[in-house]
Amino acid sequence: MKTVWLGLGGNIGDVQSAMAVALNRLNEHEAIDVNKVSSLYKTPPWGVEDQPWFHNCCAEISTSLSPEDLLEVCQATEHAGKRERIIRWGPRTIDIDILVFEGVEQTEQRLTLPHPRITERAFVLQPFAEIAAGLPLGSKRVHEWAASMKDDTIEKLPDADWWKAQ
Ligand code: A4P
Ligand code: MG
Repeated sequence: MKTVWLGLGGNIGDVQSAMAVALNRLNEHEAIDVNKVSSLYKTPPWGVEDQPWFHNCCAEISTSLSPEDLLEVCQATEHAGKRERIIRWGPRTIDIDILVFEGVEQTEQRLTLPHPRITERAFVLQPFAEIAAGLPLGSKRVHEWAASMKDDTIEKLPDADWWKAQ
């Protein structure tokens, strides 16, 4: 089993429940265990700024899947979630990025590991530092990157077990 860290985010509809459904779906996969999930964070939109605020979180999982097979499961989880929610409550989206896959460094269009934009993104680093503070990432540890990118407008929501109730 390898340890892997995921970043989840979304900004349309009930993102909290979309992310909770996605995390529970991943946990039900026979080759994936969800070990730790960060708090949920409300984050200002990065990149294209003229859009609603996001909710973001990070999760630590263990998996026996290869990186490419895990990406497929993550993408299927995104799509399944979108279909379900379009039917039930209207449109919403969720993205799942693979941040770090233990022991793997690769630069391929389909899957680059570690994810190339982690260190530019406070919305990833703040939740990531909550569950993997001491993890080395390039020249620094996750908590050092998080401190260097700190964004005081990011709001950490209080419920640590937010994803379990779904
Ligand atoms: N891909 C390559 N490497 C990876 C990886 N490590 N993990 C490929 C996941 N996918 C990876 O992804 C496009 C393709 O990247 C995938 O098909 C996969 O083969 P995508 O998520 O559909 O593309 P994207 O969302 O347009 O690009 P990117 O750069 O991943 O953007 P993000 O990170 O999803 O950005 N602001 C806040 N506050 N919070 C957010 O969550 N998210 C975005 C979208 C913009 N601004 C945001 C947030
Ligand atoms: Mg993405």
